[in-house]
Amino acid sequence: MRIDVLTLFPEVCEAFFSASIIKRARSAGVVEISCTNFRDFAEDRHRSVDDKPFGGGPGMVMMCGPVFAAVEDVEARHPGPHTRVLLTPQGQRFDQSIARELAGQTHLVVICGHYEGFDERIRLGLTPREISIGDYVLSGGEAAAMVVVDAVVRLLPGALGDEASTDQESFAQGMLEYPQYTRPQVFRGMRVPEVLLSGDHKRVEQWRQEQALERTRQRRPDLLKRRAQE
Ligand code: 9D3
Repeated sequence: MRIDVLTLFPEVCEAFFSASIIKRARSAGVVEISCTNFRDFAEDRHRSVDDKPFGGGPGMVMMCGPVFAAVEDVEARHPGPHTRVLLTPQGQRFDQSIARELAGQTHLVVICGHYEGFDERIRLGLTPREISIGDYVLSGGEAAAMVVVDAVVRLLPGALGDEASTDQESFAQGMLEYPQYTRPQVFRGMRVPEVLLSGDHKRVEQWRQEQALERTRQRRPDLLKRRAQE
């Protein structure tokens, strides 16, 4: 898979994509990621990428010219099909099933705004899939791009090492995690549950399932309802 992130802050995005799992996936050739600055596609000597809204009002609006030019450039340089993703508070709420859908594509072209909205003709002309990561106000699409790319890349075959795929497994699917412990056995008077020290794998597995279920029931009953429907 190839991912192009188009943004006013390519260095911020690039730094995030150069760490941890994504860094390893890139080195392994699982995904090719490139971050491009809209400003490189500005059309005036001030390198403008945004302007005041027609009709007045606060804030600035991302201009069509640099956005269309950046999208058309990355798409022309790589064979399709291309999946255009516009990160916006007005988009469909991102979740694991959208991550799975995006992970099945060939080339994601991810468009981030900053502080501001997009000229409506970007939606009309580029017909991107519009995605939001949740109901809170961010300063721009960059943090959302990092969230989406992170969730997508870890689904690509070969992106994770050996510790992989365990959360795809039967019981844990769609539930919260069971409580985990490591050394020491006692910390400030708090003991590790006896069952985990018993060496009885059957009991350990049963305890973990009970704990995961109870924790999910208490904190995220919506997950159990959704799970029952699937
Ligand atoms: C004038 C400010 N706005 C009304 C609240 C609109 C607005 C436009 C752009 C608010 C925030 C932003 C910047 N946010 C994003 O680009 C963004 C976002 C978000 O803020 N929340 C959740 N998901 C996303 S994806 C992109």
